[in-house]
Amino acid sequence: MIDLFHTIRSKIKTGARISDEETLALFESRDLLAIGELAALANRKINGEKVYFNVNRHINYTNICVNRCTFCAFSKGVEDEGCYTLALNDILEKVAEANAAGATEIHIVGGLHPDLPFDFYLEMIAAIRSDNPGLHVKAFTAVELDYFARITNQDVALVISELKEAGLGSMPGGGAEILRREVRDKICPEKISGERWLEIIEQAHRAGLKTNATMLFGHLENYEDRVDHLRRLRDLQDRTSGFQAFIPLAFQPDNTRIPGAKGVGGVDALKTLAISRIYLDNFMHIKGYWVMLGLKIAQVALAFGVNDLDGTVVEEKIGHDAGAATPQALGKEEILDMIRKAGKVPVERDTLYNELKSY
Ligand code: V47
Ligand code: SF4
Repeated sequence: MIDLFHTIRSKIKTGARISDEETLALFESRDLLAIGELAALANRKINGEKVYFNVNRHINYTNICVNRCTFCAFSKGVEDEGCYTLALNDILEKVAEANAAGATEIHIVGGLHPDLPFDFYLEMIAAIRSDNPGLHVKAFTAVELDYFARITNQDVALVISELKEAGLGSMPGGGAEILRREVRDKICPEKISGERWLEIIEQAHRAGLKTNATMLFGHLENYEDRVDHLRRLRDLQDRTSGFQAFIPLAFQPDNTRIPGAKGVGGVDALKTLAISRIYLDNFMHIKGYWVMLGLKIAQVALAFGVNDLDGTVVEEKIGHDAGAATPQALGKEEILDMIRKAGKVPVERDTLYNELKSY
């Protein structure tokens, strides 16, 4: 083990890559602090002491979804109690509130609605942009893009170009879950394959859209599945450089249909964030999404290779429907406080990581 840490430390220092076998050995190691120290070293080389956040708002336009992934407590059927679809006016009202509160980004995702036409999505983006020309719209996962392509009988490349034309600025990283088929068959059998997710993201990158990448961890997957997931992302990033941040999403078990599901412990969360930082040497940013991690683990994660805390969020449904105990929103002051008390330098960024203000 001492040899393993020694080898990885030299690799980080010289810019060499760690192998899948070494990564698996890190996951199997119990030495959390040694892993964290390596991740902090890797992060410091890329980001120094800076920790990024943004002022944003999440909007989930509908929770009605034809997919019904077993880990998802957010989705509903059209007849289910609690299902909703926001009207364009409601969406624009939420965006106007966010704009007035100083947001620079609107993050929009939703379920795969059986009846909404593709025009609904194009109009939504175009209307948001025309009312608020300064706001960046980060919207739709590869899963939604594939669905739009299917309902319009169009190639996904055309869907991407129409959304770009309407004003789409970039894409979030959802829908990746665990890319390996054996796990997807169990947790999201109706969702697009991991290969299709990667293919659509590659097309988005080639069309000039930046995206993020996520990994939903702590359900039925094992360490090999996580390493396989990381490898495929690192390979794609080598080809496109289109990913901005990697976001490990800690699985929230309440109201889901994963048998025997438990929450993710603090050790596994920190280890997974740290190993991601070490392995994904071609990703600039590792995001600690406080909604799923909890505020305390998200703050401690800043010593384990994490350099981004996402944003103010304002209204979160996906994690909270599954039992996330975090607040709905964070104020800018709260985020600044979390970062400063971790001994780091807070930097407000826009979606594309232009630095707006250092504190
Ligand atoms: O794709 C669903 C996940 C994702 C659960 O790109 C769950 O900046 C935990 O992708 N427990 C959507 N996670 C959220 C997402 C995201 C969030 C913040 C920032 C960005 C970004 C992206 O949430 C889904 C799915 O992987 N999810 N159910 C659950 N029970
Ligand atoms: Fe639908 Fe997304 Fe939930 Fe799966 S994770 S059921 S695709 S909303």
